[in-house]
Amino acid sequence: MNSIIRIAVQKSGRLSEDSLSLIKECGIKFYNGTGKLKSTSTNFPIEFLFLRDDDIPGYVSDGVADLGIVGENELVEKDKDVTVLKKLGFSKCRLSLAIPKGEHYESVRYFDGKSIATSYPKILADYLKSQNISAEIHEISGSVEIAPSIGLAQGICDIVSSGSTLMMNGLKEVEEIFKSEAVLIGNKSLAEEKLAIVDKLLFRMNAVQKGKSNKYVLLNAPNASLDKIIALIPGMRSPTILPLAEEGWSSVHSVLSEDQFWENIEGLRAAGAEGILVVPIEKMVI
Ligand code: PRT
Ligand code: ZN
Repeated sequence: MNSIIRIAVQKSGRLSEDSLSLIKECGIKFYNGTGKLKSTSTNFPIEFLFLRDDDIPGYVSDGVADLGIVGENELVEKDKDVTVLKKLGFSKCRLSLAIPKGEHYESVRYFDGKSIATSYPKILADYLKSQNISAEIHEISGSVEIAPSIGLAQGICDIVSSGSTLMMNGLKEVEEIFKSEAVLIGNKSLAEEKLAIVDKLLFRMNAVQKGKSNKYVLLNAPNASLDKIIALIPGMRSPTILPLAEEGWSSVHSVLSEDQFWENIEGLRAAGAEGILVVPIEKMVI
């Protein structure tokens, strides 16, 4: 029988859209109708399980799913034995300690003897231990930010992204204790045939990720400044140089990261580059 791998992705929530678009950008087709819990790709040996994110680390460590996409916060909190195959760069957030806005705060010692509400008791307990703080942890599963105002706890430890939820609840962020982003995780004892499929998937994900962080740059330059310009945009192996119809000018094509482009734009213009075009790259294999 031909092998197939099973990947667990969040059914609906902050990870779902980016997880599914990454898979689609890898050229993998599947049907994702509302309410579906399972789906199989029509052009790649992969099957999808749509689950709550809390369950993904456990399903992958038990081998019910071979792969999963989950936030590092959830992964570390659940403490399951899986392999992190790749950081995916989306759903970035932080887990922070916050207290009522009006409180005076000098250091993490503030929390000594206090109570903290959180949905991440393990990460919080590990952090408090590392800081030698003894605090009472109240585990609650949602709406953590209202805990101080209803007298349930004196502080909270919760996910922060823009900070507006804290602000709206009269809280201030005082310590960042954990940084998180979405990761691709894998079961630790995958059979050879499944590993070969995982490698194919990783190859495609890497090509998509590389493409996103790089740009294709085209510009016109006087031949006399080509050396200077090539030094600024060296490209993958070396830039492509094509003669323009106008004597003494060339078109230079190269690939570089967007950051590199912005850093070098003044230099390029100073060297006489004109008609600079920056074009997105869909996939990049090097
Ligand atoms: O139903 P299911 O269990 O699958 O989903 P869930 O409700 O547990 O999780 P979900 O979809 O809210 O988040 C999934 C993952 O996205 C989290 O585990 C994080 O890794 C990541 N993530 C990124 C976030 C946020 N940003 C985020 N802002 N998770 C939660 N939040 C919440 C936070 O809890 C707080 O209530 O957003 C609020 C703070 O946001 P700001 O922008 O106001 O600071
Ligand atoms: Zn959840």
